[in-house]
Amino acid sequence: MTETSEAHSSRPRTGRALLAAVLVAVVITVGFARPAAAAILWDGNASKGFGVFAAVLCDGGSATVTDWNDGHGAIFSLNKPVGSDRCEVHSINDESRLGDNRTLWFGWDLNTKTGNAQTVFQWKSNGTNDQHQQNYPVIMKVEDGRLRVWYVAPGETWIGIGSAAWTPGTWNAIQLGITTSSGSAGSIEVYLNGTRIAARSGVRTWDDLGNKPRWGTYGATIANTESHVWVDDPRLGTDRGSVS
Ligand SMILES: [Ca+2]
Repeated sequence: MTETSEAHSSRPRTGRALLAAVLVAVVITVGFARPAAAAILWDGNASKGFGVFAAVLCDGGSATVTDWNDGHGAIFSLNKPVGSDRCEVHSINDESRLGDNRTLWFGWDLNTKTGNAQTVFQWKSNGTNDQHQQNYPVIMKVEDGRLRVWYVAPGETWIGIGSAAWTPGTWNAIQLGITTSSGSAGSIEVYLNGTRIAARSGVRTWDDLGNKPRWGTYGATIANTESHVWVDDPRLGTDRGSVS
């Protein structure tokens, strides 16, 4: 009877043969090692509806999905009414993607009705009051016709880290990179329409109970005016390219 290759491979290997096989495997593994491939971690395409977020905070306002037939397809419309200070979407529906010691890139397109939508993005800390050291380590505002970015350090210390002219009534592409750190090894980068407008490293970007993103329009100073913003297809990825 002819010995099959299957039977042959089932023979016990000698120690030397096993060692050789292990060495070959190690060489192959090391030789083919590459940095982790860029990847999308969360896709908030507006065609999926508001279920891509954990919550909608828009009491009395209007949070809808619409389509202007301008090539953007479905978009999130967030309209804050007079008498309310916010119309925001809160966090993502897969919070396992968020954590300490990670590099997180958020990308989205933003259109604001006016040049004063106030807070359009928060890297909001979980918990309240005494539960956090930083209420919101990163804040982005559309204010006085500019997009302004702050790092907010423990002690509610607001540090402006960059700004750029903002044109309301048009789409603006934003990418925000956050390296999360509950120590001081964090970093922040913001790109507006392809230009880096803010950056800071050596900062604390992950609070005691963690953080999550918020998009929309919020601010006590605009409580008495309507503020309407549109967010297109927010997404989270491992690098800027994956969310651009
Ligand atoms: Ca879209």
